[in-house]
Amino acid sequence: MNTKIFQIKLKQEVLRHLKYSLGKDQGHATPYDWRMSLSLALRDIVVDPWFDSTRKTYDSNAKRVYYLSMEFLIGRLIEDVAINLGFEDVARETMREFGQDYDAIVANEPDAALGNGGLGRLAACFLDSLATLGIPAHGYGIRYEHGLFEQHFENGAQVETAEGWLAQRNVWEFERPEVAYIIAFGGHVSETDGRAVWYPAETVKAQAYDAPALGWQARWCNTLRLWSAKPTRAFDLESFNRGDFLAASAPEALARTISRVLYPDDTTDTGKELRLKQEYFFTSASIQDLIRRYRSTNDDLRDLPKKAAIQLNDTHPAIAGPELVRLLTDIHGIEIHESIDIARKCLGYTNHTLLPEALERWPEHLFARILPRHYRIIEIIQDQHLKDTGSDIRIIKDGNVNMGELAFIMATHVNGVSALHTELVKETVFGDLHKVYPKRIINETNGITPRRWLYDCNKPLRNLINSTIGIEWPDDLEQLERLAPYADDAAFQEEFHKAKLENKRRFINWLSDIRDIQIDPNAMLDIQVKRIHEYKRQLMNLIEAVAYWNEIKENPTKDWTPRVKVFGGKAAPGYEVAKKIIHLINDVATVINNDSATKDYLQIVFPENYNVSMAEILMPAADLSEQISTAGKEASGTGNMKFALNGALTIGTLDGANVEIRDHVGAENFFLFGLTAEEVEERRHQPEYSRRAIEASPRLYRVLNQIASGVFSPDEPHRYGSIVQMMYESDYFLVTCDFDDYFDTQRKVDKAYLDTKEWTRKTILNTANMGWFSSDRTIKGYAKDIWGAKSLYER
Ligand code: CJB
Repeated sequence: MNTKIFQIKLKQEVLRHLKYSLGKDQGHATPYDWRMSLSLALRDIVVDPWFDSTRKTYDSNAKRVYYLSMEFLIGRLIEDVAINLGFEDVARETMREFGQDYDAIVANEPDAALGNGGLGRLAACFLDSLATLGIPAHGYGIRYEHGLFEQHFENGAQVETAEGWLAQRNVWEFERPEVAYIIAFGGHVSETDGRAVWYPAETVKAQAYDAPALGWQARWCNTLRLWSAKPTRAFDLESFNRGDFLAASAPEALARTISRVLYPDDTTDTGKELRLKQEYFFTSASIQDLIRRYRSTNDDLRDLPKKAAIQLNDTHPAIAGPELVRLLTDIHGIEIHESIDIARKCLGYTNHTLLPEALERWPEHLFARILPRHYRIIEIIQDQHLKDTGSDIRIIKDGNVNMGELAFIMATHVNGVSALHTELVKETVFGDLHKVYPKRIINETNGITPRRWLYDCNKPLRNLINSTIGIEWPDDLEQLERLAPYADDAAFQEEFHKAKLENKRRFINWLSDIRDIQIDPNAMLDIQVKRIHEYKRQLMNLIEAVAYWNEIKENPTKDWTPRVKVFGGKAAPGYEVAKKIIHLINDVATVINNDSATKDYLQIVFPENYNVSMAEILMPAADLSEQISTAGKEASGTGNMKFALNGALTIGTLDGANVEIRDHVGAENFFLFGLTAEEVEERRHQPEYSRRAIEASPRLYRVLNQIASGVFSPDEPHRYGSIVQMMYESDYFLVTCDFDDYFDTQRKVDKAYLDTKEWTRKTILNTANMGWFSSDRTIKGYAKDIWGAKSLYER
């Protein structure tokens, strides 16, 4: 269909939805009505490729991928859909004809924040790549009523409020009342004649909601199926008739709790009963669903591994192993050891962290109480593993059920998410299991979808790339290499620099709506956005800012490089130290931003409520990307990839995927500092390492004194005493040891930034060499090494 005809059609469709789906006429339509109508009109177009893909998958009886994840950090979808359909300009023009601002309509969509951070956003990028590559796949997760909490600052401290993305209709989903499974908890198991029967104490219903997951150019469309908990018994009429209204709605309240809220923890321990129930809830529903789908076209469940690859996004769905065994054995009558073998052939497990506190373990008594049948199955899995391998590594140990060990033992492949991380997985968390199963651990370095993270969020650069190397790069990102020869071309440098400035202005405009702050677009935008965690070392970044401020004050006439430091990110509500760090950043910002002697050179901003949509504004605008975690702690990082792809230079440690980014973009285009993972381990064994580092660094010593004496918290001088004390006594993440090197490297950054041409040359080389970090490459790796899944679309 040509563009003009399509535009007329889209216009009619928007009006039709405005009238018949929203019940409004043009004169009374609100921005919400317009967004809904446009979204519904676009959604209609998605349905055909969605049906096509489903039909092709059924017709070919191809192997399907099932990606089980507690988190999908999706963000907004309207623009994503418009872009994948190739109708972005048409949609914009259509809305203009209605007198509506397309960008404002897009921004009116709530952010679907069904995730905490990197792990959840990775799952969303993977969905995009699976569809783009035409691999038949389902994402399975939970339809949380409330996504990640909203962050506000009250006098600089983080305050959380409930998020409500479902307060408005979620236009992208289709409710499937007919797709529902019973999920059981508790009770007891009786075994007679070798057959186990589970008599649960409680049941809820998992009901499906489907959203199409559309790929680039609408060539393929998969499904994201999210489960919502509903009562098995809708309403207790007997209690109601007795006048006990609370008791009457008890079944509903109980069920709703399960899919009510996303746990806001990110790499921290969440040993909560409800969390275990959530994990089992969505995993069981997903496994029941995929078995039903398999049986609709296949007979023998022994062949399930030929048709289903189940990927566990971290240990959260690790109960999938025992659940699959339970269904194969207790329901479908396959002998249990054979079931274990079948299940293992279907399963892959991705590890996302080495932090011991993030490896899930459940108290044995709690686990056995909630999932008595699974507890018994895990004992059988464990016995078989002990017998087969002769090792003494147990899943149930010291009173806990260890989900890491369970996931590892029940998977054919276990993967890390960057080269360094994978090696460390082999040496540390799963060192012993690696010896027993030496081929099991493999690496699949993370990636990001270039559609959202360049094409969509960075229009100035998109246009420049299109006019330089053509339009085939969004699904073949390594074509960006063809930009490299232009790195020395003065005219191209100028255009590239202009695109960056445009993105910086966009950020500054956006910020001016929420903050009263003047920013010069020529100042260096130095950005650290990610969850707030000690290992990510926002504190080191902040201490560096104070040290820089001190130097400027001492020598105000020197030619300082103007910088704006941007922080963004949430702290888990129960993570006190992280919350203190947020408070400190805000306190320091208040003092520094009000210092008229330095404010031309240094400002600090910390916008509230960092989320995917904010990232889409920040990533393209950044000059400097802060990737400064303690080496050996960040499994991969994916923000690091987004920044570099959008032409920011990185200051970073040899941690996670930074190592591979540096290899790709070239060591000379990356600002490296800090101890290596090995040196970190060594240093921790030295007595008083942090005190000594502080004593050896007058700069650091001074800043810590300023913080401790209340320079930034005059209303409560001792507010940060505990943080400073921690720096002296238990600086586990080695802020103190890396500080001087970090400070000196920042001064190299300052110097480099003043040479705009050379800086721009480096940024071009970053963009040009980041093609490998497309999540398409990552997914091709999983498909080949782990899933044995194939693309079903023909080009
Ligand atoms: N990660 O976001 C989370 N949550 C966790 O509970 C554990 C790990 C992150 O996963 C990302 C995707 O693999 C990694 O890039 C990141 O380093 C890791 O912290």
